[in-house]
Amino acid sequence: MARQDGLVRTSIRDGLAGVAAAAVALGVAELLAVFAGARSAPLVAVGGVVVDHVPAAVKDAGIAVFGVHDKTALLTGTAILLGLYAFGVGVLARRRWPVAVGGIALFGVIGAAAAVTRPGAGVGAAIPALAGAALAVPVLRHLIGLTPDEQPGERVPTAYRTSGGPEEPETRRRFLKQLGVVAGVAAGGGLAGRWLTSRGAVTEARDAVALPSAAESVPAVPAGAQVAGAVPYVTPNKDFYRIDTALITPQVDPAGWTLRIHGMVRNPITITWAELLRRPMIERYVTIACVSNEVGGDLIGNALWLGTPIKALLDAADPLPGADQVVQRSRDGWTCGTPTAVLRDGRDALLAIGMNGEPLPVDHGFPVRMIVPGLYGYVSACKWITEIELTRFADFDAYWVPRGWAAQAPIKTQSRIDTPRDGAARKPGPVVVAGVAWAQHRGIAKVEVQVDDGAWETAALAPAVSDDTWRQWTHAWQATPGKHVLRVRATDLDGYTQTSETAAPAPDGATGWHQVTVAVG
Ligand SMILES: Nc1nc2c(c(=O)[nH]1)N[C@H]1C(S)=C(S)[C@@H](COP(=O)(O)O)O[C@H]1N2
Ligand SMILES: [Mo]
Repeated sequence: MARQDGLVRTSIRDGLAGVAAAAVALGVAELLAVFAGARSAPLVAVGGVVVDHVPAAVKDAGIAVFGVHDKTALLTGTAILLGLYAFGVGVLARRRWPVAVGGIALFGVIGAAAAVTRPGAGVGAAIPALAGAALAVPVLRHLIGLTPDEQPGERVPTAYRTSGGPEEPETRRRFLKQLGVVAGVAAGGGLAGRWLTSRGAVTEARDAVALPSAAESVPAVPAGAQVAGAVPYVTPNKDFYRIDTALITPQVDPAGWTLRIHGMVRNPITITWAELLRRPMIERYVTIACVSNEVGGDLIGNALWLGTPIKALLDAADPLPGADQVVQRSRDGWTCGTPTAVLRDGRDALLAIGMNGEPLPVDHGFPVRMIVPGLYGYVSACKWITEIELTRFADFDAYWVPRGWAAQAPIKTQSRIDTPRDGAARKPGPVVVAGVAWAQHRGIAKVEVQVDDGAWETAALAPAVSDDTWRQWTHAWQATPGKHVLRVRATDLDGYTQTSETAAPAPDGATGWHQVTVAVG
């Protein structure tokens, strides 16, 4: 019995030693990634590969387009899996040392392979994972109490003899102390790495940007565009939804930024940041939305964008006939494909540099992104854009297309109830029902509200700022006691009324009516 207890205790310790060795590997790798590139840190690299290879099944479950929380979950999940793996390696180490070393080497090779295959990575990206793994070997060996000349497996080191008696407090103390030192090294390396990486951030470059003023500015939003109970008509930058595949936000310094327009064009163009700033700028309110937005969801926001019309640049590049797709490429390799015709049809498609009066926030694409009224973000709104390639839809599939999403995706006419919230309680009598409706680049003609199975009643529309933005609406409801279901539907200026048929976001946007249940009493 005592012997068994001892074995279990030793195994747990060895497992912890394995986890500690892995932590050191990660911490040191994080530090080296400062030099090898932030995306070469093993967790981020492996996470990036996972992001790019999410199976279709997971995609249909709705994590198609990565939001901030999905990414945190992904990195946490990867870390937990690695922890379990490292625990196993630690347990094995005492009796099967070569196998444990093999396990650590495998970890290093997977991390290195993931890092070098990330878009734009060089061979140097392999260094953090390999060096971390190499360091994990002696750390683990030391922690499980093997002296350098001891052959593992030959005998159980004195410190951990398992043959009986209660554990020496001295031994435990020493082990815990070593574990503490190792954890400190790991955390120190990791934190120092993160800190040094953040110094490479473009925050200062962004602060130094003085936005040019628009040659043509938009009139102020009329007060009536905002109704009580709906979300703010203009979404503040800090509340603006964020969706992208980037585990590490690309840090693109405007000083070195260029945009290359090439491919099927007669006149390839490369422009610098300084040249971009000299181009004519306009500002426009445009509501952008994510194709992953569920009915009633909040992956939508409205901002005042400052930018230069992309049409003029495309005209200057002079696309060849047949170049029906404009592929936009981000610094991190992400791509989206937009119909050339849409970008040249006269709508306010902008190469944007400003968002609500500020340079683009880094998370929203600093220094330059595309904004195209009327198309979902994944086919139009490339952040950290550095390249535009004219090609054919038949010749190139952008990032999300092979992952099961439509190559072309105009935003569907939709509406949402912002107040009352689903599950809210109200007193009988007059109740304000309010929300937003959108049909970008077509415009909203009508919004209707239905209570239970009653007749559809026309809601009051707030003034439209443009067809490219959402429009708020409000409706006075005489609430009667009981539980009620409120539904909303919009009709756009093309005369299309939202279908009641529900469709999931994949492949080209959700459909159905948003509804909330309200308890009146
Ligand atoms: N470089 C890059 N740009 C991108 C994406 C991305 O993953 N990478 N995602 C797109 C998607 S799916 C959407 S909905 C919008 C979201 O823009 P936002 O994060 O500024 O709201 O960005 C688009 N631009
Ligand atoms: Mo999206």
